Amino acid sequence: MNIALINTNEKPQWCPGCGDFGILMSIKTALANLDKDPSEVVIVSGIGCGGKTPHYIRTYGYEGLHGRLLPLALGIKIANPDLTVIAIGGDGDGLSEGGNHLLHITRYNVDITYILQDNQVYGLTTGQSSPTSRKGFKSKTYPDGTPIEPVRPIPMLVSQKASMVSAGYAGNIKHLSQLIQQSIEHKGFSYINVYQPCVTWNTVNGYEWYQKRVYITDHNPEDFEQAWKKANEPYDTEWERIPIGIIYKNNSNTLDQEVIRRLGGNPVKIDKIYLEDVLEKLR
Ligand SMILES: Cc1ncc(C[n+]2csc(CCOP(=O)(O)OP(=O)(O)O)c2C)c(N)n1
Ligand code: SF4
Ligand SMILES: [Mg+2]
Repeated sequence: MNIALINTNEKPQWCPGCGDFGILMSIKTALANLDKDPSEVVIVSGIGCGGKTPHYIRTYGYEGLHGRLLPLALGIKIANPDLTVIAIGGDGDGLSEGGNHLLHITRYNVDITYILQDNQVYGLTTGQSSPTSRKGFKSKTYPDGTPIEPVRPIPMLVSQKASMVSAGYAGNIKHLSQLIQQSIEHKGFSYINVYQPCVTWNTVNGYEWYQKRVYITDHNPEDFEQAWKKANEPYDTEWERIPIGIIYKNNSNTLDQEVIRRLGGNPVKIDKIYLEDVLEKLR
């Protein structure tokens, strides 16, 4: 068994039934299938229920500030392009305070994988509306129903021609782990919008709700016209169905490889930093 499968000493603090368990298992499965050594992987998160994920996987981990996981992930990848960098955080984290970073990391096209735990609510802060809450969703922010339209990250990122855009479902671990594996293998910025039931604060969009709507798409994600159509299938209607799988993909050049090309090598040689020397300077 690959060490990436082994848990850390911390027990997940999520509510029983939380979709984050499925996402955690999917990441571990993907890393094990890719035969990654823990020293080759960094998982970067923000703040939120989902932001706790790096605590529970035996790789390098960095829990940053709410909304600021993408600049961290970008810096880590640019400094040490040999690492596999996975960013993970909630819909509030990535689409509210962190929304501007998503726009720009898409443009930079740094070779990282970003998993957004989309539970359509602020979980950790106990049930406020989030940027992906559906219009009419009753929350602590809007007890009479959210009056505004949600952000829709999939059409937004496909319109930006992000390098790889996917959707996954926390209730289908087999499919999600394959998607994470393909996203890590893809050379370029890969985004996965994971529909993640929050069983405590979003009792509308739970497993039963998704089970009726989610289906695996079989369109050609390298054809922009098909991808655009798929990203814009009927939404928030009685007959809504939710595609999961790779929605769009292209193979444009990445910023981290361009930095290497211009510098003639990796910006930071981690193997030249000796911990003993660093500790000695601090004594
Ligand atoms: C800079 C900053 N702003 C706001 C907060 C408060 N805060 C913590 S978690 C959170 C929202 C969590 O929702 P989401 O990102 O969707 O993650 P979830 O808990 O649903 O997984 C907020 C607003 C914070 N900790 N730091
Ligand atoms: S509040 Fe929701 S997102 Fe947070 S751990 Fe509980 S079920 Fe999961
Ligand atoms: Mg959330």
